[in-house]
Amino acid sequence: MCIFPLMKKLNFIQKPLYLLVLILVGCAKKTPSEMVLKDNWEFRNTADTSWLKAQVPGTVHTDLLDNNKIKDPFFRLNERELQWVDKADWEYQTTFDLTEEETERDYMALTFRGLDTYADVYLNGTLLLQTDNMFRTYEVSVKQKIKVGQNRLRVVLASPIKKGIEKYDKVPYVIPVSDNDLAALGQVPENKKVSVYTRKAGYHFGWDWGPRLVTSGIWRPVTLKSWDDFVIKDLFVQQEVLDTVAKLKAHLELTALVAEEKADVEVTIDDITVLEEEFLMRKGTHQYDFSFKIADPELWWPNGLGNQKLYTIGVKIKGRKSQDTISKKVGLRTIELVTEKDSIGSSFFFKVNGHPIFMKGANYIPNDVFLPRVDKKDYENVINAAVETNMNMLRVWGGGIYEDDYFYELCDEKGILVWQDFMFACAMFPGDTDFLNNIREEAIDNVKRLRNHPSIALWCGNNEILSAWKNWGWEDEMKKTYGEAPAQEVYQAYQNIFHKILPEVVNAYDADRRYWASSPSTALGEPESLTDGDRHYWGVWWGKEPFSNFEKEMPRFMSEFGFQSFPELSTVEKYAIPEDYDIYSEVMKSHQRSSIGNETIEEYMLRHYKKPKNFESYLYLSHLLQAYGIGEGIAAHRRNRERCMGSLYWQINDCWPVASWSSIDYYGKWKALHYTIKRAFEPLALSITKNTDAINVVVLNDHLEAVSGKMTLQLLDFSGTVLESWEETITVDGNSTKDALAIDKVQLNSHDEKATLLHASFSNGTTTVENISYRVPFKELVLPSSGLTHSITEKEGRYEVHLKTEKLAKDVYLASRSTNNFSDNYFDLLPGQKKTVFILKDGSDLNFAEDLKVLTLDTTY
Ligand code: BMA
Repeated sequence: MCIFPLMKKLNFIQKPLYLLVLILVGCAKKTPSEMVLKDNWEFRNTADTSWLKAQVPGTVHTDLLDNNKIKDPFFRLNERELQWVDKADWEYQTTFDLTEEETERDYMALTFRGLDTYADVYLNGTLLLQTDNMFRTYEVSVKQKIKVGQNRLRVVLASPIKKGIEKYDKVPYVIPVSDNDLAALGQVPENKKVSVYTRKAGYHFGWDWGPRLVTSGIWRPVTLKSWDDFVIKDLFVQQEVLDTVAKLKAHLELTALVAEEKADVEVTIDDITVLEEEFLMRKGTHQYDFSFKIADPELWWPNGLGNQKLYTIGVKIKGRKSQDTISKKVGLRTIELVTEKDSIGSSFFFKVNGHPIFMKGANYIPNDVFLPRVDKKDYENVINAAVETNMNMLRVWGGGIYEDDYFYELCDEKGILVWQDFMFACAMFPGDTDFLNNIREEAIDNVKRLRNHPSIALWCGNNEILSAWKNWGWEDEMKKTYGEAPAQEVYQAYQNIFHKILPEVVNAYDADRRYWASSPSTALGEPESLTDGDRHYWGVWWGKEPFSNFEKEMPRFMSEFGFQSFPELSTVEKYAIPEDYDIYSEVMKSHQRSSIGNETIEEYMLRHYKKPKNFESYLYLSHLLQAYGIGEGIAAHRRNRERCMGSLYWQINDCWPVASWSSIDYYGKWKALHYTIKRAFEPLALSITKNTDAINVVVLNDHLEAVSGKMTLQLLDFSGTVLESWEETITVDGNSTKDALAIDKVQLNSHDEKATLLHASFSNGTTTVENISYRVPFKELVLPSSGLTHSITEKEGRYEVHLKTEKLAKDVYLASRSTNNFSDNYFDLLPGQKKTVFILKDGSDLNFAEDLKVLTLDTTY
């Protein structure tokens, strides 16, 4: 368009202004633009002709559900009827319009951040891309294929089961896979376990806490990025020295189309410029390094030990005609995994900012089997629940996914360290060149994406594969069935993946972080499992060993241990109907995936409690049981911190409503375990232990500073009479434990052990911590009728429940259909004690007072 005809129409004031605008526009540098292709998507079964509305990101199952084509996969037995979905091929399409100006950029690329999984992508009828890994990001140049006006993008997703069978059939032996792959439920011909042939989340194929719903879909965003001259591809801020001054290096990856050109770089920290210089930009993709410093750096600390200062590092590059910017948040801390020979064997602990830190936390699985359904709120709920319960570490377990960026951002902001597995669990994997190259690319994508997060503590190769090969009989079985050579080949693939490719990638892209090949690091049963590395201890649960064995089976770091419970009634109501309310009903059994689940809960329950009188009591007792057992484990690990420096229980969350080891169920309801965790992980806590002769009170102090104060231990009867009392003034060093008070059991002999309890408390003047312990198994207690009463008041968006008891009220449980959780729950009220707990209103029309039920142990038999 010529500017002059327009100039003619302007008056003498408008003309100079118009010229100024033109000059400014002429000087403005061009910046990359990004369009998210989230609209107008539709999908169909390739065998059908009609299209239905679809969501991207999304999955086939959730799209079918939104279109009322299938029933809720989580309700009753519906999962079984939906197994056809993963045997079909699906097709997604959308259109998007581009203006002439938009298509005139020098470079245009489509980026697919998550295709699940075997996708053929077509743009305007031409094949653009073929993919086979849901964990990778694929970028394709589209400049030559894009057009002005309407463009059509089509993604054809082949059945992961059919593709899996093709691959399975090509291998002359069966690669060992655990029974978590529920091929039979999936109605796969000849029960072929095909999960390992596809780089796709293992738990989609079933797990012992998950449904079998093998998804397909465009599960992460698709974007169209356009730019001229050059673009910033990545920024990695490496911490070179952390002292009174932090020396940092920005590694900038840049792709330029222009031949050599001078460019300017500006680095900012929290918007303040710290570096400006000129550099020579070269054609192609190259890395450019820029060093800068932060004086008096503020450190990033794990939850409970200090603040989580995050610096925003910005980099701006100006070329002759274009410019681009990028920023990353970084936290400055040192972290070391110390694995050194010592008098026991070899240590395994994390040292953060120079201090050995006891890791308190849990294993984390994906929050839903349908991943795109997990929204920010879901992430916030689980990370907040970790923070509130005094955790400082979550392990992102290898049968799920490399989590969403937001997950790690929250962990950075809240001080939750992440033990990050690569996505391999409980199976051997193929070792052909294509498969190995695919893994290498997947690892590069994810290490590059996540390496700036201060929360990431460790890269771990896999979950339980070494144990499976050595201890679950896989190696012997393979040798017996197929001979030495195939067994050797499968083990060689293991070596290539976990001892070559993955450590090479970590070394090349994130050399300052430690790589650990397998969790657990020593196969079960080997003597080293108690003296070296990390351990998964499943003698409790799988081995039916008593909870007291947590004390005996003391590793250097407990990265998994757990015990199941059922979900609470309000959750069961969402997937079952009253006729299903029996743990052995078809529906309840199908929402219990552990092969030994119900029988094991029952067996342990009767060791500790009497038989519950009905279904609801059953669920409640299962919560108490789980909380008691895992609480015992955590206390044992903490007491033994000289030997064991971490306690990560299995597992914090669920991916559907189910009986499982989780402490929070699928609908976000905290089980008794989660409330217990809060108490058990308290930085300053008391633990009461009993042996044949003595009772000990141990102070567990995770604060870095020493604490001093008065310790009291009392023997009470259930009406509140103090029968015996002991006192001691003590000091406990920072970051340590101390046996603070010991009494001879003989002193208690004259008091009925079934009708008395031990109450310990410690106060330093400002903080008081306490704990209760019983002298006999709970089933032997002679519990009085408590006389517990409650009243409810309403206040600023919340309900307060005021509780008061005359005699001991054991295991007070407030049951509500509210989607929120109480400020405290599942606690003992001592005789005469009052307590107020609150719950935020959930915005529904629930009549809180009518709905609330208060249960105690004495009313469950
Ligand atoms: C652990 C995990 C999972 C499993 C859990 C309970 O070993 O790694 O594979 O779900 O045990 O069996």
